[in-house]
Amino acid sequence: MAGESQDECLFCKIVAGKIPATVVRETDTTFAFRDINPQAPTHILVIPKVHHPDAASLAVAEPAILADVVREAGEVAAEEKLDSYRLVFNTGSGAGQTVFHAHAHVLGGRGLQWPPG
Ligand code: IU
Repeated sequence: MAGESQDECLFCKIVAGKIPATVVRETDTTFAFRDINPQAPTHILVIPKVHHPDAASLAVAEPAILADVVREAGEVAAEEKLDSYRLVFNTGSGAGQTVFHAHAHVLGGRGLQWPPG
């Protein structure tokens, strides 16, 4: 159920410490860790601790926590000393979403092309 930890969700397991991750920040509501398959010199995922399948679902159910995620992305970027960065919420498998627990990709440290592929 959305909003509750899901036994089979990989990111719920990371939040619970059952799957290792390189943690960079943690708040009461969010968790930030380095992506295991980085697509840029800085590639960090910021996730809500509560389970929602994507960012839009989180926005509907718990908008303050989505705001926490976005704010934490900014904190991550500042800590990584990024002048600019890209914040990506892949939504749906056709857009490349592979983990159905809402997450923001913070990408930076190199030039980023537009439009993205
Ligand atoms: P996506 O937007 O759902 O495709 O992003 C999922 C990301 O989670 C992807 O970039 C993976 O490399 C990353 N990831 C991770 O960092 N650690 C993990 O244990 C797993 C996936 I599973």
